[in-house]
Amino acid sequence: MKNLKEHFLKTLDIALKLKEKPLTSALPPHKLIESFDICLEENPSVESAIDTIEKIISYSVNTQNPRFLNQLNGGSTQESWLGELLVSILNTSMATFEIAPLATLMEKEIISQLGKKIGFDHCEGLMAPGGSYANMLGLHCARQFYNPSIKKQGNNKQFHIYVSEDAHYSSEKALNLMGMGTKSLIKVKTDETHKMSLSELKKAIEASKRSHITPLCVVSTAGTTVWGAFDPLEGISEICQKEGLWHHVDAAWGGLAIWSEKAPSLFKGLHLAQSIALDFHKLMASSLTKGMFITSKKGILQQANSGGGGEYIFHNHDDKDKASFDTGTYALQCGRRVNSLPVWLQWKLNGAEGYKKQAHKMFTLAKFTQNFIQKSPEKYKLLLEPEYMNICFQVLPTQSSMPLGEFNSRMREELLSRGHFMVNYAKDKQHGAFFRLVLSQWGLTEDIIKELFAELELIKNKLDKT
Ligand code: ABU
Repeated sequence: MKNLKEHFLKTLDIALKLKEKPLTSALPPHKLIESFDICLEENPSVESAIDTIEKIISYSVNTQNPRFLNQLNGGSTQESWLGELLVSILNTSMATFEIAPLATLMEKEIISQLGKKIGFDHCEGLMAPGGSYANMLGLHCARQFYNPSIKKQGNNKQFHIYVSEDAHYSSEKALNLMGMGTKSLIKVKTDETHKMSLSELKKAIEASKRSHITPLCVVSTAGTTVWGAFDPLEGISEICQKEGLWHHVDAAWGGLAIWSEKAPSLFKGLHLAQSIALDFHKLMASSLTKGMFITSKKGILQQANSGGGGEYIFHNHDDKDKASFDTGTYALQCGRRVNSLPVWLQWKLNGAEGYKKQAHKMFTLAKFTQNFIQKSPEKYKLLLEPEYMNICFQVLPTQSSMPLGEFNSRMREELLSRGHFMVNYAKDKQHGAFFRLVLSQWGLTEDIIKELFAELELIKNKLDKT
């Protein structure tokens, strides 16, 4: 590329101002196709790379704008941008120590620090391309632990895996991929605070045993995607210990708040689990996607995932010193992205103190938002007292007789089309559609939250008349 330095500097200049730039053009697909030259041609037709870069930025969703509150991830720290730049330039893979020496040590250091914080006696793991993948590794390790012969013989036994009815859909996907069948997933009822009910879990395990199906694993959630609910980890671990089951915790959304002392009860018993999935790109605003799988079970990742490559890439570990540093022998992939570097750099530059501050800030903003909503019961209905950073609420119409769920669905459509804010919604049988406001944006402030509610007020007034 010509003028590389100029392009980098210009792009950086744009990037540094993104917090103040528009959030989204909110164009539907056909309008976007009309507005942007998407076609790829045999010969280049682009006059100026910078024009193209500027257009890419302006027609993409600008998640650096702190009004992007749509997903569990939002924005990313400048430290992680630096890390990403290095990853692209160094352009190596995590397969062996010899090609990724520092990145391997960085990954091990992150895992070791996490293990200490959680309270694991022993800790090993891998960075994974997201929480779903890390959850799949949890199920894979559980199966390997209880039935190592499956690795060679294939799966011919039916197991049951238990999740709460509010759990993320990744366990279902993993069971499909692992050939265990989605019918192996048992959705356990939650209580009125959306936490897995321990008595219902016990009943479900008993029912499996009565049907001669082997209970294998409980996947509990530390921070559900919609409600931000934390399952009772300690109680679930006790049941797992008694029944001899693997306990995996999907802590992709909630796990890294462990640095804050604001809600220690949420993490009680986390150290008793056999494996945990965490995502640095959610609450901690690393660049996407920085999933992490950690386990306290020594050697299980290598037992479950190793296979092949001995002759040509791992060289049968002729160098015994390096053997345990060749992470490709305990990953499922051969080439694996160097995701440790941006996370390590962010941690190195901000310290664990940075994580603590972020978690504190979001807990405080969640309380502020809760109070803001509860101060105006004639305007808003808070659907669950938040214990984490998910605020689920509905806007109440003044005049409209539209069903509440439908009214809120229309509100959200209008909010999106205005392009100033993005806040997601969910639906359930009890409420219909409602707003799921999630707080993880580093740049978020009380003023921006007030601005959101002022915008919702405007939209409500408009819709109320229709
Ligand atoms: N595991 C990704 C969750 C995405 C979201 O709820 O925003």
